[in-house]
Amino acid sequence: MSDISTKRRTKVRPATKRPRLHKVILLNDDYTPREFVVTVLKAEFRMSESQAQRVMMTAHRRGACVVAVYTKDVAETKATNGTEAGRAKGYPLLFTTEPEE
Ligand code: TYC
Repeated sequence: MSDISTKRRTKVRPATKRPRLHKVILLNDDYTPREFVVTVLKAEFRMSESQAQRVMMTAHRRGACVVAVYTKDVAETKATNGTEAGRAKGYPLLFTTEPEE
């Protein structure tokens, strides 16, 4: 009998597994002007005026709204850029990210 070990050293996974996507979430606040939120959504998330209005009003009424889903890096960059755009004007506008289920 040979002494050569044929035990697998790495895990076998289905080849079709995709990386998890991450949601960008817009949070409501009492200070950022509605029109500024719309401007940021159009610039950073390439939304039309009507899409941006709808997302802004959903966050305004319900407290938060999912803006879009991206790979982790893209989601985090866009959330940071959106939050930073508000900060630059002195607004507490906040975008967060979380992994999709
Ligand atoms: N609530 C803000 C206001 O009344 C507008 C607003 C909407 C701010 C959505 C943030 O994510 C937000 N001026």
